[in-house]
Amino acid sequence: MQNHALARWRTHEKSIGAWLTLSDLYSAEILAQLGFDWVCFDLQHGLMDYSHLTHLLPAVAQARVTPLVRVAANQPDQIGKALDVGAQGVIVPLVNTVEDARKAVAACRYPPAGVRSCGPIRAAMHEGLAYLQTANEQVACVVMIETEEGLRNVEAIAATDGVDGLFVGPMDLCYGLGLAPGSFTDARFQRALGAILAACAKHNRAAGIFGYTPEMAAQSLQAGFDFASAGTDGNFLRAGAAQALGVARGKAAVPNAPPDSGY
Ligand code: 3PY
Ligand code: MG
Repeated sequence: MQNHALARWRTHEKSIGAWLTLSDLYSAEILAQLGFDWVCFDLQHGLMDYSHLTHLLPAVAQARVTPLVRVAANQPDQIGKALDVGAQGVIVPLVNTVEDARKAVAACRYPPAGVRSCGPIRAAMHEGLAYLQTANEQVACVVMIETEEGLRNVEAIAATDGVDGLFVGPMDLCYGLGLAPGSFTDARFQRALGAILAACAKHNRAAGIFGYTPEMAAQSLQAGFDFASAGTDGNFLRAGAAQALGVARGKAAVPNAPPDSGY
């Protein structure tokens, strides 16, 4: 297995992803083929669950895009099933301590490096047993820093063997810092990003962030992040449809478009 996104993260080449929250095959295919480096299926907050992955992952398999899954929780069974069905990496939410980071890594790696149980039912479909030889090297384990505790432990989390990248959950991090949601320009939030970037640089990990807008993704990449999501399928649909409706009406804006929460 060749994990193109992980290869870029290892060399700190910038990459941009799309965040998928809908269980629809066609919208996943469109985004997979558009040229994003990676797509992330969101089982934590998305309108999808494991059974959708059995359809969604094959739908994007022909595209040159790395399929990732954000699992709903840092649980070995959830991580194992996401990898077995064909995710090339997982993004694990709410990793607050070194123990949490070790648990996430162990769930991603076959023994002796970890405790992943062997049963790559769809993941090994093309390679057979050869998958098992490369999986520990090629499966990406990305842990989310999105609480005050995670931030306090960020240096040790970044130092944890087997962690490939750290990924910022900006909105949860605002809550964790006691800031109003969306306080992304607040000095305390910016200092937190600086600490996360510094920990990644020190331990040679890829630094990623969820972009609430494409502008936020671009600014984050410029500020030193290696990877960022540029938006979700839901907000791409909302923005494109609102623009089309506005243009067709001969007006710039659609006054009653549903509010955009970033999801
Ligand atoms: C956050 O902002 O906390 C996220 O996890 C984004 O998905
Ligand atoms: Mg979050």
